[in-house]
Amino acid sequence: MTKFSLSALLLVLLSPQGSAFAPITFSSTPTTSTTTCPSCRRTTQCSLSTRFAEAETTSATTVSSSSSSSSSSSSSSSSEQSQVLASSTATVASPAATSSPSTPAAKSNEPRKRILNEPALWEYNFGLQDPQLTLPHGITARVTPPETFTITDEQIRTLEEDGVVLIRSVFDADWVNYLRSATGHQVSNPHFWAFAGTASKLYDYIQRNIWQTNKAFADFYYHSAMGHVLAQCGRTSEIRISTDLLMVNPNKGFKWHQDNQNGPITWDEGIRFWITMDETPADYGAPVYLKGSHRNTVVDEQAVFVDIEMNGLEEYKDQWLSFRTMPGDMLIWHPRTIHKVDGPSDGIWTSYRRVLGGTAAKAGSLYHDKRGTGGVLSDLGRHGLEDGEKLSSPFFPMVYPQFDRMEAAARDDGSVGRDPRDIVAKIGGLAGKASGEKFASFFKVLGSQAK
Ligand SMILES: O=C(O)CCC(=O)C(=O)O
Repeated sequence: MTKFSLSALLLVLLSPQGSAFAPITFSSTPTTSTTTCPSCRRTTQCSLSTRFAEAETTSATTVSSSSSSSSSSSSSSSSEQSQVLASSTATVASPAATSSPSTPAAKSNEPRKRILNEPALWEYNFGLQDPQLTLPHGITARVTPPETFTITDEQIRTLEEDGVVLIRSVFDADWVNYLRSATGHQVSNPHFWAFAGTASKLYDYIQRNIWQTNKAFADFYYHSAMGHVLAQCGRTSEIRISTDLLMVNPNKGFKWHQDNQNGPITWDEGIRFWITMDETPADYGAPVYLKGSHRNTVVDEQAVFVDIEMNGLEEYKDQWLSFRTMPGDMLIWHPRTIHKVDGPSDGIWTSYRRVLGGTAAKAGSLYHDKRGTGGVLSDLGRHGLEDGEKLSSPFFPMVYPQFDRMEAAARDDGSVGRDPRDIVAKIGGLAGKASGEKFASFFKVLGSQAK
């Protein structure tokens, strides 16, 4: 590594776009204060034993109804769903017509307190973690087949035409509470793979390939209707997880970008998903998209940051699609769709914005060895796949039509994971090739406030 240190690369690889280039600072003393719970680091009072329950009560919005499994295993009527979709989506005419996110601190004299503080260095954990959660709806882990949730043709066409679709209430209150509990456990027991993105304060907590270390998220993929929804969206017969991220509270946001951390697949083999456990604030926290921009032909394949004023984006740059997302909703988009996420203007979250997101691979996806490019950063496992082989491996587990017991067992016995040696081996050569535009693009994307 010439110009870039290993820690800088760690930051890059752990962020959603590989863009989290910010200095890591350590304090030699614990970051907890007298008002901070020493075990879970929340700034409100709590005890270790109440951590899971607290995740529900500190959310900006609670889930209103506790529906049964039927809500996630059956479809609403087309007209109901399209009405919801129409009322939940706003096409914003132009940046000028859209006010910047308000500065939350300006609204009150009270100093705003972070809901989560950053973990101290010694709080990080290694290896597999299991919150031992009970799955909703009477599901038995690794036995019960996945649930289903039927979407409409109109929703699929919206994704194809606009490059993004919002699907409301895919996950009911039971699933949302399950995900919140899994997240609460993760945040209270931070994993080393979260270190770079969390210590840089990019997010209050962020961890790539969360399903590999935290069993509750693997179980969610294996048993929820997520795979079915993605299969319909991608008009495909198989869905695998290519890479994922648990993202709690984006403090800095990301400027306009397209996704290049999709794992070892091409854009067209992938489909992005974003599942929120909380209502996002009105002005920030949920992605904003340029409608139809997945069809653009001018943004370089390697670019992450996108200057929306560039020649060739005229027809997209004023067509903003923004969504007010609610717990249990799913956003699904084409990895090329240009989007941004704003954080709060003062970088402080006083409530939760807990999101499980990532990229799924469609049937027929091949393994693309991205060594030597920025894209390798979401594929650091030692799976042994060679360039051009079928993407079939416990490292990229099947979730639709059905999880694969052998793959799940490999995950559970620790065969799936990352090793520091993988990082060194796979990112070798990256610094040299990345010295120009590629990394400049990574760094430029960080920090968005509606620009
Ligand atoms: O929601 C976030 O924090 C980031 C979402 C995003 O830009 C992405 O997943 O590509």
